[in-house]
Amino acid sequence: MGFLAGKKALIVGLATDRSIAWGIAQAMKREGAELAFTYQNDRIKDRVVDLATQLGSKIIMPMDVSLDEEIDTAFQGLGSAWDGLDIIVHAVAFAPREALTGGFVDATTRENFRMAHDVSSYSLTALARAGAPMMAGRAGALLTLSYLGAVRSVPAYNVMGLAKASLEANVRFLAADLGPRGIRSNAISAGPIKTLAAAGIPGFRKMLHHVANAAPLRRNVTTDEVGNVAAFLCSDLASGITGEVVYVDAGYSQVGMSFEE
Ligand code: 0WE
Repeated sequence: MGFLAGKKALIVGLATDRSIAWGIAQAMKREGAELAFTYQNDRIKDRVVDLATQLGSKIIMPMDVSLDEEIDTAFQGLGSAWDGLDIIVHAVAFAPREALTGGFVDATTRENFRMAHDVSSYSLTALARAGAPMMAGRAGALLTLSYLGAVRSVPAYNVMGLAKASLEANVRFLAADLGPRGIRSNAISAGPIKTLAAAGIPGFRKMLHHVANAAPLRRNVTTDEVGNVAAFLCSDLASGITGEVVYVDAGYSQVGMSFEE
């Protein structure tokens, strides 16, 4: 029996079969979880429905995390299908494209800042508030995805770094606030992965090569590797871990210098 047998998980942020959310969904399914999905808009609906169906999921709902009404409607839908909820995976981030090119000061407008923080950080608080009632009496787990740019400057990551710093603080405040109700809150800080979100970023291939050359494991990480750690963190195997940021990055964040061999 898998270590997530009997668990019900909501996955927010699936877009394609290269999404980190897809690696997480597959690992959770393999370990016995039952899955529900949301999709951002009609443009990606068919693809998400197809992927969710592959994992035997019948609960697939629209939800734009920047709209409170859509969050409420999705959790109403979930509440009518399931009698409880164990896991929420938050795999959502957005900053306007122009915020992720060039220098930080020039690229960061008030509106870019607002949008990045709203979609990439506030949405975790919003999902926690909406989902916590369904987690009552169960060992609930929240999981989000961060990146090294939260704690180190990374060229062009710009305002997304500030938003990820906020997201990591969010994880800690949720852990403190919801811990007494038995709900844990953690993040995975993943190394760079070529997802749809990353595809349009100039120089992303160079970043992948840089990390692969410097990381102790001398390679990039995969969505499967992130998925396995996500499944663990949301399982009872991790019942003592909350408020934590776990790096799944082939060790890149832990070296101060590295020479190619
Ligand atoms: O968090 C991210 C990227 C998230 C992201 C990606 C996009 C591209 C399309 C957020 N917003 C947008 N907006 C768009 O219009 N990563 C960890 C991947 C990433 O993105 C970077 C990176 C890395 C790594 C951008 C610049 C530099 C490094």
